Amino acid sequence: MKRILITGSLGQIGSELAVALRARYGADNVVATDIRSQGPESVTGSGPFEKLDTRDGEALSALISRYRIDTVYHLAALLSATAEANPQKAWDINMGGLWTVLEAARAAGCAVFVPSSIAAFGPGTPRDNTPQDTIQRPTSMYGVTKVSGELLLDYYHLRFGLDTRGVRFPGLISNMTPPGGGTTDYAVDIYYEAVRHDSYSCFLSAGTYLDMMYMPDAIKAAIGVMEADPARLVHRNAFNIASMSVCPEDIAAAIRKFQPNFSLRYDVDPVRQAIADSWPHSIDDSVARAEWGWKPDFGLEAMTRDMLTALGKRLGTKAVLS
Ligand code: NAD
Ligand code: AKB
Repeated sequence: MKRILITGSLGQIGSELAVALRARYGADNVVATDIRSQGPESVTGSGPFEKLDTRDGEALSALISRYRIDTVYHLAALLSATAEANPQKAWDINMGGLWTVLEAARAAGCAVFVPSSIAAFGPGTPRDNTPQDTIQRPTSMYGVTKVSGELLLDYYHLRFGLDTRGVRFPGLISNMTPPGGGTTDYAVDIYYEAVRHDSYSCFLSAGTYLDMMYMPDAIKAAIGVMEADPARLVHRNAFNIASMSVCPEDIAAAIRKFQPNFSLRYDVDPVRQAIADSWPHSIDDSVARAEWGWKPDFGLEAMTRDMLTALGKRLGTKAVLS
């Protein structure tokens, strides 16, 4: 049985990953941690929870030893828009935290999952059907930390034999915990505002195509890559994974199938637009499919139905589902 520690577990991914890992491996075998202690009760109250700043190596090693951890899911990071607003802090948290995690894992012999992102690509990367192995010269600080992280994971595997794995997540869409300062956050906000007000003002422009994914598929990928047979893995980390490439109008059209009066306007934020314009339109995930059997379950329509139903129930507004 695995003994898992999650960093940044109160964020958008962690709050659902912690619940999924506890259901799979047993609540007491999954230690959720975060720099803050206020968060969803489903994480803080359903198994061990510890306050941890990932840059504190001694505290991390002590937890790894106390709970006999063999696998770390390292999620703590600043996302693209927040990182661009404070690049020095982003480097400190994203790289300082990752370094600490890798060193603690090396000392204890833990396997490590670290998510990269479509942000690891840049304007020089082929934008359509972006290959697994290609040019990576990102222009955002977030992207710089993601490429550096991918390289460090490879290095720790080659140099120290550490079992380091990861995927490049697209923009993630979920109905539980709001996203934390990303460029793709519009694709979550649009559903909340559709349910609340039947309208949305989008901070990315019409025609901005980016890869997105529904959270259940992202959780499936995070668990799937860590359970993959190592003998089949040619790539160790940063697998491209994909399920849909969409622009704001595509999501609006999908919402209108259920709420015909939904209206979409634009109020473009130049900083986030510039970041989005430097990322691929769509990525090729054939390597993940071949090496560990990756396959998403949700497309745009199924995700939209699920999002509107869940948010309608929770926010007390009934989305009109036909
Ligand atoms: P999030 O911002 O929602 O959550 C991050 C969590 O980390 C927060 O709960 C925060 O309190 C915590 N944290 C911040 N600094 C910390 C520190 N020094 N020590 C400990 N905890 C700290 O982020 P998320 O969306 O859950 O993303 C998790 C990981 O997945 C990140 O590496 C992110 O780059 C990556 N990712 C996310 C997406 C997405 O769309 N959500 C897409 C691609 C990659
Ligand atoms: C962001 O927009 O910063 C994240 C990501 C794609 O990494 N959602």
